[in-house]
Amino acid sequence: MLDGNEDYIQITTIERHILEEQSSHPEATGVLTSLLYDIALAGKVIASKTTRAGLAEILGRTEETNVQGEVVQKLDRFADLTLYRLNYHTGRLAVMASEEHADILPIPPEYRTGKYVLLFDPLDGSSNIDFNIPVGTIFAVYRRISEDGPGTLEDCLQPGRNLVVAGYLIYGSSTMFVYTTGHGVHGFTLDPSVGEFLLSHPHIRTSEEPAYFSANLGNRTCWSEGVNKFTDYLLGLDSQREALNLRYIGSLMADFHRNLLSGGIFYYPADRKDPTKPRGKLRLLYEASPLAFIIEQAGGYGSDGEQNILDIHPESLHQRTPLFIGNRELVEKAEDFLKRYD
Ligand code: P6P
Repeated sequence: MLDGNEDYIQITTIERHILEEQSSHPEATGVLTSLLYDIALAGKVIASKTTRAGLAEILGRTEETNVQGEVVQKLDRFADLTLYRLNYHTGRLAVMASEEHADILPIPPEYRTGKYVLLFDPLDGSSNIDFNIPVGTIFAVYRRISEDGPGTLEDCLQPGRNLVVAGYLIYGSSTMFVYTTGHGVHGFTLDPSVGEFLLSHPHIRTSEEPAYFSANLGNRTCWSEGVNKFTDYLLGLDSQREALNLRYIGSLMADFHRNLLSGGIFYYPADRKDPTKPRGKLRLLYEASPLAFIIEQAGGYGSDGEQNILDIHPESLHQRTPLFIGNRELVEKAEDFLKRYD
């Protein structure tokens, strides 16, 4: 019999948390709550495959390449289909767009359209799957701009300032769901024994004291002078600060999540290694904008080296952008170096 003195841990499922979040949106009708629930469900389904990829004959590559020109991993395709199949028929969405597809993903005409727009990178970092390195799903939710009927490309080409929800799932030593609706950042860890995401990281704030920096130093010969000067600063080579520890695993979700929790900066600048990608490798809509909304809600900052990522008005679905994201002081320092030397 509990006598009230027990030291018990409050157990909050993601459903309970989303419902409580909904109560802080008086205009909410429950549709957004249901959409978030569907995304969390997709995460559970994807996690069930990523955590046993080696056993399920699902490793390795399909024969296809995607719009990015990247060989599509079988898990990529599975994650992409899972997110689409859980959402196309619900009547909650006007349109979807996926990093894996060249064009928008319309809602089939036999189904109602709704007021939200869902953009996603179904499995970021998938090139790392075969090496058991954490990968992730990134999602962004906007309100439609078009009045009604089939959603449009313009509904998808919105600046990050318009985001209603941004979040990600990371499939690592545990599966986590991290999201914000603009009222702080909250993390949930999947308890596989009950199949529930349980609140494990309420009100995440990124540390003011950075612990790491994450960048692919193998690209230094392709970086601008400003980026290289900033990198020397982080390494303590210009004696302005103590050297930061370098942690880079080549999977955006793993690198971002570590810096979110421990404090630090991740950057993937414009580089001249690939002339077809003068603005760098990462995608504005599917990676930079949602992560910039999350980091800003956690007290950090996301920039393209000159401006806040959230202020960029996308001109195309697969537009790329340089990305400096994490500890606000370090990101602003990067902007200073680029302004001074580039
Ligand atoms: P590089 C993975 O392919 C990815 O898109 C991100 O997840 C990751 O941060 C980046 O590319 C790594 O790129 O050029 O350092 O291998």
